[in-house]
Amino acid sequence: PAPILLADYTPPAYLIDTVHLDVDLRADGTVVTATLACVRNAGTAAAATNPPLVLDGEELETLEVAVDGQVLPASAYRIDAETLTIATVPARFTLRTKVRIQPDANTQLSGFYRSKDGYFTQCEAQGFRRITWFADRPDVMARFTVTLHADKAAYPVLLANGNPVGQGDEADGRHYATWEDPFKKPCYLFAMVAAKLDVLRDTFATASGRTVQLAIYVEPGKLDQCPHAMEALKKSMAWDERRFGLECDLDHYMIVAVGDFNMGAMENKGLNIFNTKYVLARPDVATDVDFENIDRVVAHEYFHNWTGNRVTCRDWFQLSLKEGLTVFRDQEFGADTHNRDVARIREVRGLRAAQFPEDAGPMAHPVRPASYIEINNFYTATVYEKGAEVVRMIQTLIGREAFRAGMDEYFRRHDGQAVTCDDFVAAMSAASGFDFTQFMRWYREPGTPRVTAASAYDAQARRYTLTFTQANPKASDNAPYLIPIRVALFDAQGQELEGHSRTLLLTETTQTFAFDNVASAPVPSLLRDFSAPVLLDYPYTPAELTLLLAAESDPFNAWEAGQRLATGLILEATAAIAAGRAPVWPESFTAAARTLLTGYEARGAAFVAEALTLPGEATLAELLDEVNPDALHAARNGLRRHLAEALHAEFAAAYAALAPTGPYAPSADQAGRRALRNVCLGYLLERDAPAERQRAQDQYAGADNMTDQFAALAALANANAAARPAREAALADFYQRWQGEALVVDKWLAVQAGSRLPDTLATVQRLTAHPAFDLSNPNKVYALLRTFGANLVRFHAADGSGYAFFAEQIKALDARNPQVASRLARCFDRWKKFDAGRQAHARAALESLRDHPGLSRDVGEIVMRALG
Ligand code: B3K
Ligand code: ZN
Repeated sequence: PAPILLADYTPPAYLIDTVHLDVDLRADGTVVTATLACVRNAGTAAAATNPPLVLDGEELETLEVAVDGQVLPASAYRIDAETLTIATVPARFTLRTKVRIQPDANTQLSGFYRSKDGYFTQCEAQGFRRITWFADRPDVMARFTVTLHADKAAYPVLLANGNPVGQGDEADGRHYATWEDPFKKPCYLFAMVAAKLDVLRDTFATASGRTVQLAIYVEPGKLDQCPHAMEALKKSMAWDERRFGLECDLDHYMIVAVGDFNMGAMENKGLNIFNTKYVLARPDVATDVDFENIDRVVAHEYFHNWTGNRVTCRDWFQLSLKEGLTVFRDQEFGADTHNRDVARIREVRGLRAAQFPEDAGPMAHPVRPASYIEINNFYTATVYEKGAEVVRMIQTLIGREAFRAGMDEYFRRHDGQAVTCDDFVAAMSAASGFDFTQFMRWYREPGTPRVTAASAYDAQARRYTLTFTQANPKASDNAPYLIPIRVALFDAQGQELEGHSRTLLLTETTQTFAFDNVASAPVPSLLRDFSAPVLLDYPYTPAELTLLLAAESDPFNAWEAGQRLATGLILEATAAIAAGRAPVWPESFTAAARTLLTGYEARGAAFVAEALTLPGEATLAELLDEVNPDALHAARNGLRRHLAEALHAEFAAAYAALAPTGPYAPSADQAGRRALRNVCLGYLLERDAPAERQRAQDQYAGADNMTDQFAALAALANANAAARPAREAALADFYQRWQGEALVVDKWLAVQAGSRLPDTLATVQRLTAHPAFDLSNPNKVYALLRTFGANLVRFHAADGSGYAFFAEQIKALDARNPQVASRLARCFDRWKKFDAGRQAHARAALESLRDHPGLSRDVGEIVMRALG
């Protein structure tokens, strides 16, 4: 298929003012009658030429097409695989189409589909065309009215966007409901639900005194797992008023949780549809991380109501306009409601684990892509997380107040419109006076810029200079980026030098910045708070890093210093192991870890937990030209084992001291203590000692919450051979206990698929046949298969067994659900970083995918890029 290009964008030939949908759910399918008020788009060059009407549709059985009440003969229109074309239409007309769709057969989970408790929709990006003929593009915004008809006993809940304006009974035990959305919206924000669900209700009083009715709909019996999501919703609504002056514009805000969902959640206007994973929580079934993720995702979808819905995207190339901005907003909300220091560390950890590899591999694309084959492949870490970093840099460059003024200006200019990333930046520029011309490179170019820093100190002149050089080999040219680099200087005692903390604006390829009145050669702390998404090289000595780890008050850069130290050691050890030598672990590193561990009260348990967590294998792999996954794995685990032995007493003491003192609450403070205690448990279990296994077993058996229970299970699931019986017993018990809780079963699958044990592939293969696994449920696929695909040492097994297994799973899945299959295919992205033997196996697997008959456009695009 031919790529779709940003450069080819043209405005729609026809606009649609209003949409009336009549949706009749029947045993032999759902009949959708759509009445569209269409009008030629006067603002376009084509308007004068009476252009044909071309609508999008997919898998629609067309029963009738009528213009202004006249049913058209089949000769008056043309239907092909993806479009309905009517050659001549008036400048203004009413189009009525009647189609039948088969939601029960819709395994793609895009459009209108069946899940356990009823029928649900997912329309972003292009699912609405699977419901009815429409101009399925975000710059066509219409007012929707929807009437649903269905069996009342089976589907008592009938929902759509907006406000309920009518309902009643119909013949044969059926009923109907009519919903009217007062806001015009693009069709990707359309949603409807017909299901049997329980509901938790609440209200929110907005700043201006309006009352919003809140409702969370879930599978019957799960109401006791909804209160946390409801609290998160109310907190988000209050936060957006405080921070951005943005008030909820709706009378009804509904969240519906569904167990079969391709991604996390969807911000449909007034009717969010969520993966159960981001709604359901109770201390015994959800971990601290789950609770926090629910906060973030509920907030994210709520924030979209302004950044995405009120102001939407002109076309899908602008996806980061809403996603980057909304991720930035949910990050800020998370930082304000949990722990800002740790939030930033986790954001960067995630960026390095997913976005940096993406930007260095075959799927590298700009924050605003210039072309795509399948848009669903571009809901990526680059569009979302790098996009959020770009928005964060805008705030860094102009300051928080001007950023807020820029947001106000953005809504003042564009409320109700479908716009571009340029429009957003123009509003920021107007509010701040800042010239973003050079900055736009961040939206335009793929790849992670590499910044190399060097320093010089002139004792005579008391002058310190920092020289930065930037390069991005993935970019289309050598022009420099505008890169904000936050810097502080420290003296040899670890005192921050007053008056020297600055944000440097790097605008040239090579640029020098001077600091005057510096009494002695300082230690620079570069890129504080990760002020730009770049790779930064500076020839730090271990002593300098140890100093920063201990003394830097910016928590991100303190953590970063520790990560740099650990990275250096692990990479050296990897080379040593590959060469048949034993790694050496310097005492200074152990001492630094000891200081962290014994000082957690002062530095915060959550921070210390992050600081004692070594960089992940995928992140480390990016730093190597050719990855030997076995050596890397052995090196990283060797360092863990070394710390476990050297700091055994300290880990045990912290573990004991951090024992819970009261009932569980998912608060930031408690979560931080649990995180550190469970980091300690993990280290302690690196030792082959019965007492350590017993400790993990005791924690597993005694935990009153999923965080501690699962941490013990995970530690056991990774434990050495001697712990095998304890491991198997815990896994069996866990499944026995939780087999009725789908989301907990996902954890059980994931912990086995992510295990470092050598027979993990065999376990995963066996689990694909287990009753707990279901290839048609995305959560199960992600838990078992994607977790395995991210298990660096096991997926990239030297004999290619991981690749061959994966290719077969992708083929089986692609026939049902190309979006999910395509996400699995991304696990091959970095195949060229491995040795020739592995590459040959990976190539064979990718070629077998490429040659697979009927391969989807989704997987095809990923495989084609990977094979390059
Ligand atoms: N906007 C949705 C993404 C839907 C993607 C469909 N392939 C979720 C979100 O970012 O909030
Ligand atoms: Zn989003």
